Amino acid sequence: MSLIKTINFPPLGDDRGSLVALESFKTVPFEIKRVYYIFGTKEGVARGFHAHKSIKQVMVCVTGSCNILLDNGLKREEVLLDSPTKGLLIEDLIWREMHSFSPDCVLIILANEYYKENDYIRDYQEFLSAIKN
Ligand code: T46
Repeated sequence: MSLIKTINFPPLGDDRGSLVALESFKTVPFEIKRVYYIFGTKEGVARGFHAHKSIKQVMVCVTGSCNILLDNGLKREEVLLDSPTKGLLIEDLIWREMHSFSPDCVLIILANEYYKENDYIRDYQEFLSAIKN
């Protein structure tokens, strides 16, 4: 089974332009408790390099593009996020890395939990051990 779970958000467009609505348990399959966004990423910079123990997230690149690499300890898969109507759902114990940010990239992330540093696994060997347990 692929690690890449995408959600297509229906564009609510009319002749004025487009609009996407992100709603808990509707377009997003969990209760949204936190929204944050990553922008102004410098050229050549990669981010992430961690897994979450229990947080669920949906990532949407509303402007520009970036690549997301997902790793479950057995395989690695990569997806290009380049559309405000495409979301990437990450809900399992998955190592993630983000790279190849375009200069105009704005990556919005919706999470089902508040920020908790103790939910992060930032060491790859620790991640591999967590998967085995
Ligand atoms: C993830 C990827 C996609 C906070 O104080 N509150 C927050 O809600 C977040 C997300 C971060 N921070 C602080 C923690 C660090 O001092 O902001 C700083 C940068 O965070 P971090 O190095 O974790 O950023 P990324 O881009 O590597 O990872 C972020 C999220 O942290 C992470 O949950 O899945 O984006």
